[in-house]
Amino acid sequence: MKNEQIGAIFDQLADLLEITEANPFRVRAYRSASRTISTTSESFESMVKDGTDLTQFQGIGKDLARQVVEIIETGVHSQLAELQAQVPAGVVDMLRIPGVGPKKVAVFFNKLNLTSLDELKAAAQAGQLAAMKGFGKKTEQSILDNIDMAAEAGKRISIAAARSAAEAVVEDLLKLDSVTQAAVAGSCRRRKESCGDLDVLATSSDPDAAMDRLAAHELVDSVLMRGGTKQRVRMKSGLELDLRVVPDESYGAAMQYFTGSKEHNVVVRQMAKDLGLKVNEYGVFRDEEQIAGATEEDVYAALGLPWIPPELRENRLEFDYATAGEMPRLVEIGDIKGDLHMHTTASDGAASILEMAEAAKQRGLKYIAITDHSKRVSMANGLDAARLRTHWAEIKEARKQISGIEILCGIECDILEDATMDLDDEVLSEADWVVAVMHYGLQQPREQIMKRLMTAIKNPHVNIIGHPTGRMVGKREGADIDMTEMLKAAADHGVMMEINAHYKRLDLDDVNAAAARDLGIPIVISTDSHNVNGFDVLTYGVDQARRAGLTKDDVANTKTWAQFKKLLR
Ligand code: DGT
Ligand code: CA
Ligand code: CA
Repeated sequence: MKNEQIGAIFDQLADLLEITEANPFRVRAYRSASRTISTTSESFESMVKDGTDLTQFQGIGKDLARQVVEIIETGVHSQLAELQAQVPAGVVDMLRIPGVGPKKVAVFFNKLNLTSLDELKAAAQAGQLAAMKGFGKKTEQSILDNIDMAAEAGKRISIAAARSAAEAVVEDLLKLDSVTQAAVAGSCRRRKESCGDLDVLATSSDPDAAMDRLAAHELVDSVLMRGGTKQRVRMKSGLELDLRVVPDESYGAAMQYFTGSKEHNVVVRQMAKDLGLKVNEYGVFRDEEQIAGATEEDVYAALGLPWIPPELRENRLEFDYATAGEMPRLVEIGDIKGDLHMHTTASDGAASILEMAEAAKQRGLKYIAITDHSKRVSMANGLDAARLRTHWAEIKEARKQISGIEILCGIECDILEDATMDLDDEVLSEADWVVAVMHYGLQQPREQIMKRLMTAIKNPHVNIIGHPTGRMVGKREGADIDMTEMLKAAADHGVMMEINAHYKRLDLDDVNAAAARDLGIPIVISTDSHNVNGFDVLTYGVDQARRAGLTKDDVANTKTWAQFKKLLR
């Protein structure tokens, strides 16, 4: 456990004590201990292991020393847990509002009985805050101005939002002459489906210039912390970003370290140790001598490893691949030749068949399936058999007006709550491509969900299960699926699995996509486009496929049209 983590626990304790209006001396004691611990360079964890007397440190008496030992030995603090049970999490969230500290929160919680950001917002709108002693109209307005951002802060954001913010910052830093290299690290570089915060690295002869530039960036709201070479800022979106400026000779080591994941790095450090080396964010060292660090390739090479693509750095299979000399060549966006899930004005899309085909063609795609909704999705103007047949006739007309791209007559057919298909076999049998999906009743018990999936998988006209779990990243859990059973059945019946590339879905996710691949199930990465710009999300689907370790061969829509056609039932 790092000193900062121990310090953070004491800080949390102090916050909660203050909110519950405990003795101010106790509050101060915890704050002071937190400061001492976070700013001490020796590791408290090591000192506890060595039996060092902690009371030598300023502000740490016998009782606090005992608590430090408790935290290190158990990973938790018993009194903190008790306080957390007393104070709702929504109250603690209020601390994220700029200008609002524990004293104000104490008033909101104890005097006004407010227990969430929503309740606080309503109270501010009703003018209740300005009426309290020690508060004024100005404070109330400032809370109203900042509360939405506070509600966003602390949440993980989608990889799409993360990438666009981080890449904008990197691009801006690179405009400085003094900045020689800059790049995104952390979970965003690993293309995790959501990111807790952003991590950016730069090399520069002038760290202050880089930090000034970041502070002035249009996306940045405020500077939370600034040191000689590192800075933490809060962006206007509420998201926080860490910038670290490192010397050129450490850039690769810093990239390796701050790309993570933590789990991956634990293994890296152990491998280094086994070789008698030490690896940290500054480089790879044999005794005092730096033997690598300028590039990531060198860092991995010094440990006898090939460079590992960031998407794989989760301590799943990457070290097996590396030691076997079998690092997969991961699928790339340029490998994708078809898109098998998209909508038109026939249901809830914004573009015509021809407009979608034209846009797909411009992006280099060679085949697409138009898959509008079936009738159950009445909100989206879903098609019944008669309208679907008319729509398919239009697709066949469109084929004559565009060359160089195949257009499949498809359908996104709902698997109904009662485990029947929304359209009957007769019309499904006329389709070139059937995507079976669940939109409703995702809360049903596992047994019924599995019955529905089995209906679709066993239907001879179904080609693929679309967004199989129905989850929404960070917002909604998917249906209760027995994944192994579903994938086994799909493998047995020759049904493919979709990676829905929309950053809100990414379904199947990386782990389940790998499981599907292990069973030999062809995976299709589709955009589910609802307009001509919808194809932009392809990159996010490809990223999750890469995280699953998928190669070009594992992804069916990397095949040429001639090859793909043979996969159709
Ligand atoms: P996130 O922000 O929750 O989406 O995930 P990450 O992976 O970006 O995590 P973050 O921002 O806390 O740290 C970025 C990277 O820095 C992380 O992947 C590995 C490295 N790192 C941070 N803290 C530690 C640590 O305590 N130990 C080790 N070994 N590495 C760390
Ligand atoms: Ca991060
Ligand atoms: Ca970070």
